[in-house]
Amino acid sequence: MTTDTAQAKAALRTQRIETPSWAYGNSGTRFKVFAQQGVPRTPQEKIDDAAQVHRYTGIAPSVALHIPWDKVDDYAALAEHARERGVQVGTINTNVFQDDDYMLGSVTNPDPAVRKKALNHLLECVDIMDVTGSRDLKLWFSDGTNYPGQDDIRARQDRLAEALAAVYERLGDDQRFLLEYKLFEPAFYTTDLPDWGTSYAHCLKLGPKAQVVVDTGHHAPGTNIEFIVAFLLREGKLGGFDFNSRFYADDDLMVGAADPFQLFRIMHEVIQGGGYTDEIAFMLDQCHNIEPKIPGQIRSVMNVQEATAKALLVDVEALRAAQKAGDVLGANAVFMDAYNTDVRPLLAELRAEMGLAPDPMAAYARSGYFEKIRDGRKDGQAAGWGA
Ligand code: AOS
Ligand code: ZN
Ligand code: ZN
Repeated sequence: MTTDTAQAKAALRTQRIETPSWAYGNSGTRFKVFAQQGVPRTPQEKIDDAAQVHRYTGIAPSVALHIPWDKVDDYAALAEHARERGVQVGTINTNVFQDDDYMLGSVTNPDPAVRKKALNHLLECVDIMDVTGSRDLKLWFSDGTNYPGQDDIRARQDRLAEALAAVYERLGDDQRFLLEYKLFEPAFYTTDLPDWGTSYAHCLKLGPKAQVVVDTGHHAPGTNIEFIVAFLLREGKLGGFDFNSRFYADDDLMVGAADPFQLFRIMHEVIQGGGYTDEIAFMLDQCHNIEPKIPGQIRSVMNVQEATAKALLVDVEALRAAQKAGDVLGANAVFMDAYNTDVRPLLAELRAEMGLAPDPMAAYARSGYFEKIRDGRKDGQAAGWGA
């Protein structure tokens, strides 16, 4: 391996991963939401927990909010609370999927009054961004249909385009929206934004402040996600990631748990495609249904960091030479060599250089924070759904 580890470390120091406020709340499936001890009761407490993840990893300095799950009267004060804890409010996530009015859709609903209500929520979220100083608005729509003939597929696209244009128009110069796609669920026949192509087409029409966000759990099984990443980066249309891992559907498990090799392949494309910058929002979108929340987030951040370290260690010169020579096995060997490198010692070294404990999981466990929240917080909040 000829790649300089000092160079890799320098790049790793600049890494930024955003954790989601809802990862700290109680969660589960539609069968059961499990209550855990010490779970936050307020958005402020979620931010406190996110600050712990940053404290021990050093690379998770922002937390994404979900409105109205994190609704407060004073967002400036909430942003200040975050700053006092050493983190920032990051992406604002919209929620137009939890109201009875949205049964047949939000911005694509056949009823104009419901569409208006949904759009108003999206615009209010931009108002919140103005106050928190957030750059990104994340748009995920549960909109779709369950039965053939239920609604007009093309008319729904028109309604979606209209709403997106209105949100785009409202964005400030330094703001963007990230448009998320998902193959299915909760709609089971058509989804109005089922894949990256649909999201890309809408974003392309609008302009540079509209970008596609790739949630790694939102594809058909077997989809080559790194290809999508490479393509979107090449087109300047990748805005960010919702990282998580899945075995079956949108499982929202810890990123890198189901398929660390896929995560490495994605990070390789990110780095080679020039996406390892602040322009790409690296976010987690996960739920810790059965594992403790803060350690679950720490582990996830570390998993992304490990995959990134391995991707940074790919001997690109040797890889390109093998590719040019048509040396299939040689190129694959260079790639696998990086993936098979144990980067844990390098990351422990990096953490020591950053003034952090070499093992974030152990450092958090030793800190006594869990005991403090376990005893101090009763009746923690559900993350937001299924409660
Ligand atoms: C839903 O499946 C999406 O992943 C969204 O990002 C959603 O807003 C988030 O997961 C919280 O439910
Ligand atoms: Zn997501
Ligand atoms: Zn999802």
